[in-house]
Amino acid sequence: MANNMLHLTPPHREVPGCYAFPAEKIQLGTSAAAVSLPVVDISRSRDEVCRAILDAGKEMGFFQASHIVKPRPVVNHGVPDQVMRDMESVCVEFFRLPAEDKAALYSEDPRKTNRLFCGALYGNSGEKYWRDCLRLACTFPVGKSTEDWPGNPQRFPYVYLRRSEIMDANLKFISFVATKHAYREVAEKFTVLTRGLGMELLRLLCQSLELRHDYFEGDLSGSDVILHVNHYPPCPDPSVTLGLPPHCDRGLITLLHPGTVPGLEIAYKGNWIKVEPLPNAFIVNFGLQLEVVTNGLLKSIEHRAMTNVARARTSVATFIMPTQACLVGPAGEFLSEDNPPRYRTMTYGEFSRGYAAVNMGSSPLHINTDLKNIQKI
Ligand SMILES: O=C(O)CCC(=O)C(=O)O
Repeated sequence: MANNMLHLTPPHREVPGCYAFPAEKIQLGTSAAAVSLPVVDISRSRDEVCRAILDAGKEMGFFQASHIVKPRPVVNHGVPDQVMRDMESVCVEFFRLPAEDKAALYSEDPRKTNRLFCGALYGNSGEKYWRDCLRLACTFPVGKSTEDWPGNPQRFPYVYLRRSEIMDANLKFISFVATKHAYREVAEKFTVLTRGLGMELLRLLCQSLELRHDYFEGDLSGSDVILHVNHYPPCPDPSVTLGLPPHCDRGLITLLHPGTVPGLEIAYKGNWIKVEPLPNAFIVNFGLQLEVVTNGLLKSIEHRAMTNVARARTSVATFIMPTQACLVGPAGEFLSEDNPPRYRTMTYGEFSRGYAAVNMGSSPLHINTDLKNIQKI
């Protein structure tokens, strides 16, 4: 395993040939400074939030959702700062663990639910990206589905202890509690809250789009939730590598915990713009299935991850997706004589198979045009 994972090999002085792309494939971002995406403050009034999501979504397909520190009872979906910070720190620590602690998770088999792997995005192009990834999946309700998630690192943040335990405990007791499965518990809590936020954003979108309030409940969002814990080690020459190639997310909606180091770039008006992450905010983007349902009103926008020479970067993407059997097509609300369907209705399983089969790597910027065409009429 260690030879195949970037973060487990000694720092590279040069980029190995298999990771290097010709310059024409890496059109460098045009904005020198990172750009702040539109910010949607979810604690504002429901109408304001609905308008802001729709405006941001139509303009860029991306926005940052600043989460609620003290959730208002009416929208009980806040992801507290501490949960975001804990997730960030256990993920960073995970990639610092010795190889033997992670060996059992390593797999190149894309059918494996929970696995650690390096490089490829969909495993079909042969191209290698400067990124190691821990992929995790869980059902909702979670039940026992996180049992195979990593237990390490085992540092157990004190905020998870009950108040009485902190007050009554002597240090020995705390260190005993501290050996519980920190990673799994932190990641599960983060996933439940993040999915809750994603579902709330989908309900808000229903209101903005005049769809029935539960349009995205059920099969449309009913697949396992997938987490990509992306780790991009420092790279000796970021001008020839990609952390992740240009792609649109195939599901419904994605919530990215971008970490503190910039690296995400999004396609905007024919250029790549660098995104400046806001502390403790999620970067939200619409997946291809949301573009299909809205008959193209909302766009799923290409994005990519770039590397940097100095600092490792860790991000966590949470994907909400339809079940394989779910039929996805443009909703009647978006169709009229003047606005016929632009996408075919097909099961998400059929769409995913087409998506996986398309060769990633045909064009430098609009690599995903073909992917959209799978479903385009
Ligand atoms: O790490 C990032 O900024 C982007 C992650 C991403 O696009 C993905 O995991 O699909």
